[in-house]
Amino acid sequence: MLDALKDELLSQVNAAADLSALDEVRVSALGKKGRITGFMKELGNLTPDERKERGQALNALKDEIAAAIDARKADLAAAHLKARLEAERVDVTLPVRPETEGRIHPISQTMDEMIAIFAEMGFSVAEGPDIEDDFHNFTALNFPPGHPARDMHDTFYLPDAGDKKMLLRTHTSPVQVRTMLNNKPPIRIIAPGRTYRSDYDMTHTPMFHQIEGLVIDEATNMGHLKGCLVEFCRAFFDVDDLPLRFRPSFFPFTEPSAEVDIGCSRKGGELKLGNYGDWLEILGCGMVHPNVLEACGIDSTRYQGFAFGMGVERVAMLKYGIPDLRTFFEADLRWLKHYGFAALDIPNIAHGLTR
Ligand code: 2U9
Repeated sequence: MLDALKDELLSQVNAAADLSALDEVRVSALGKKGRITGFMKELGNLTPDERKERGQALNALKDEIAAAIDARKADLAAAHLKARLEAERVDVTLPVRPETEGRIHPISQTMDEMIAIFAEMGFSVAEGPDIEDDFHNFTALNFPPGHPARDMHDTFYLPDAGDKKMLLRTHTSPVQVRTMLNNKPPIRIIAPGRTYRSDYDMTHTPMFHQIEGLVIDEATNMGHLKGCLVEFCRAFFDVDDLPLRFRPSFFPFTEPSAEVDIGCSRKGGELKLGNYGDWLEILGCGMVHPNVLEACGIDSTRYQGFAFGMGVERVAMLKYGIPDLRTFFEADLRWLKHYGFAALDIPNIAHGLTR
């Protein structure tokens, strides 16, 4: 009788067309209410001698079916990989087409440059949804209930659809919140992406881009924060002795908090970056507030770390001498031809980021 069951199960295993079908076979045979499990449960009704013999037979059957399932799983995975490789085949021997007219937008180029620098330092890129809830965008970040940033005037709330109030993220910080909730320290990530605030004038657009960073470990301190940002700014602006100035500031999610200026000169109405005595604000940063760590499931008595954030449009304007923020979003082809980048200008530390 067990032989018949074995043949039946083996043919089901071999007929399973995908992983979920295979799992159904596994559950029906070896799961809590599976057929082999059912026979195992009946062993108690037998005499000791019968039980020994039947038990051995059932165990052998169980092992054989489990092995057949594993083998089938490996076959299905290999077939899946083969199909994917076939479908995603790229002919890397095709020649470059130098006549291409398309340009990489300066925002994309700038983000790729920033990512290249942080990647070199050991950061990974993390991403999350543009549509967020109040918890991930505000509450977990230690914004008190009546904080002005939650106001309808700054935050785009979505029309009510059910129990949770949804909004367009006002910063990329919810990505770090999600990362902390889902991963154990050490954490070293950057979160680049689109952000939204209800604001439109010479220096604000309702959609803009940020890159934020987060490092959490047992002994990460402000010295590490400073070294990381000095290194980043010097690499990004390609000025080896670029001075940085850390000014005390306030954000709900960091304590202490600082705003960072880089050295510049504005002599003759022209902006130059370097050690010239004048200062230009470039980013914000601080040590992650213990309330934020706890809200994200991290023991603040054991772990600490730093975070920073900067606007991509702002640093792109500075680096590439783009005078007007709004032109980023006008989709003017003449503008893109002037400020855009060729498709093969791939940012890379070894080749230098600036041309
Ligand atoms: C978590 C904890 C802390 C991210 C930070 C800033 C300081 C900051 C602004 C720069 C210009 C936003 O684009 S901007 O207007 N950002 O000054 N951002 S610290 O701190 C975090 C983030 C996430 C969990």
